[in-house]
Amino acid sequence: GPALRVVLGDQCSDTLSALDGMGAEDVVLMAEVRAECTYVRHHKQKIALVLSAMRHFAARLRARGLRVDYVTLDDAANTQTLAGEVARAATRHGATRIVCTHPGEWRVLQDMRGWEAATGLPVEMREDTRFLCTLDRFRAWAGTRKQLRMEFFYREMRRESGILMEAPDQPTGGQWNFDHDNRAALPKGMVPPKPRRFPPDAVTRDVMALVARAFPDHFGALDAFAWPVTAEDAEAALEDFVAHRLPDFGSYQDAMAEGEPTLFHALIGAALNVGILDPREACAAAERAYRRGDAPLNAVEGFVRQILGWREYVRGIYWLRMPAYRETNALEARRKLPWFYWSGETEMACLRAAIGQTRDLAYAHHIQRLMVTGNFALLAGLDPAEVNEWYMVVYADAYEWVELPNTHGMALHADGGVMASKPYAASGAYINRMSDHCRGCAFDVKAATGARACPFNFLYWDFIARHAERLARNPRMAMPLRTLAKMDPVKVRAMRDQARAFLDGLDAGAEPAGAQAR
Ligand code: FAD
Ligand code: DLZ
Repeated sequence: GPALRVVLGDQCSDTLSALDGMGAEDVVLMAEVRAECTYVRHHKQKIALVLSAMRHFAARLRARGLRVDYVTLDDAANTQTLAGEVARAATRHGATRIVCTHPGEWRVLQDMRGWEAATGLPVEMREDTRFLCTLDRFRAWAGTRKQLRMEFFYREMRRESGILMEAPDQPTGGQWNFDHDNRAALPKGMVPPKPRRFPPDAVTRDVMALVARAFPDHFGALDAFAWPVTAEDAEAALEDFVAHRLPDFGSYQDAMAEGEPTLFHALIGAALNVGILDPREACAAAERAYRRGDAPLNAVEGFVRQILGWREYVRGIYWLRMPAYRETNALEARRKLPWFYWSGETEMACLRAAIGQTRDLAYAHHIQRLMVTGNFALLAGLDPAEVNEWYMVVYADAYEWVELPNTHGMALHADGGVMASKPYAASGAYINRMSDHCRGCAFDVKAATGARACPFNFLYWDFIARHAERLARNPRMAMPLRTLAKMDPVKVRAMRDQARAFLDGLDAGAEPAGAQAR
């Protein structure tokens, strides 16, 4: 009998291992199910992107001559769960076995472990070969180390892949890392090129209507949808980035600017994660640009490090540490997520910009996620579970394997330092250095107390003081602790009082649990 080849929504890849060795009678199953659309209340654009990518991918497989059974969300017989649809399809096709690819999320892996019992069929789970580092390879690397430093993992990935290498131990340019060249703010008057948009085609428009109908109360605007949803469009998005933004990607990687939601970033995370763009190809395209002389090494190396380094590393950490990883709360942060994370209604210009574009575009770039919404959550002591859920909801590229280590570990330090050796805490001075937000802000970034004081300032010092005992064990935190110790105690008291009043005000503004995000 036929094998049922299950392809999940974020597995829309020609090279997917579940499709290897397809027999003529085998059937591919793809199913749109409510359970996957609602396990968090994903941004409307994210659901539209996944469903549209799925529909396009099904058509692509059919064009390749494969048999595809595709269940739509509004199919009356749809059980609306993955397990239910797999069981139904197994019966429908008289399948004798099930073949799938390792899923991206722990939650789905647990579900898949029940498929054998539910169907009475053997389930073969194959490696997700779209990643460069296998889970075993990562475990072997991690097993020998006390500290899991991304930089050392990345160097092994460079050696093993040969990307940006001249000889086995010789990185291109004689250095592994050019990060110190990548810290510039956007110069006044410099206008970043607008990224290419991919306006919805008929398939995407259908899906958008479906999403508007089926998930009206999910967060986010649909109308600005411009994501690539096919491999061809994702390739074009990559080319557009390499030609127009890659050369300046390195220098302005950490910059932020009012009215510039994307700067020199690639906007390919959603395409990579849904499977329509191959990470090896993204690295190769950047390397080719360097070899042609079209992009400098600091930019190309910086970009490759994000994909070959960070992206593979966070996935490794996730599968190494789950399920315990998401339960930790090293800084004992318990505050509810303030309502302005959903509404964008805050007078802090940097937060308003980051949240506003997140609602409209399902996108914010790395420094906004880490140093604006993430930093605020860290300083204010927001509950990691609530913050993690917010990041899972709001971004088009959000999947737990990549979202969780970045949020729980890197931004919130809730993992106690697995991901990052110190908390990424910063005062308003950092935001002022890297952006122009402060100029138009209602608050004064130079003030740490008083009615107009930038909340990032008193919250930062309150955070350092609150966690002084713990931070004292970390040599990398010696500087701020020394500065705090030398400060006028009257000023410290004033900042801490103001922090308390501000945080009490946030509590009052937090929506009751279960409130719906709009
Ligand atoms: P670029 O800046 O152009 O980078 C190119 C690519 O490198 C990205 O597409 C991505 O695939 C990869 N990359 C860059 N940084 C990271 C990183 N830290 N971890 C993993 N991959 C990286 N990325 C996600 O894909 N999904 C998420 O849910 C997600 N949540 C995040 C939450 C927080 C709190 C933080 C600080 C970061 C998060 N990131 C996440 C990482 C990063 O912010 C996004 O990958 C990036 O902003 C996507 O936009 P881009 O394609 O324009 O990226
Ligand atoms: C994210 C998502 C959404 C919104 N919808 C579906 C769906 O209807 N059917 C499906 O197979 N997959 C969907 N996905 C992707 C899955 O949630 C994804 O496989 C897990 O997040 C694991 O990475």
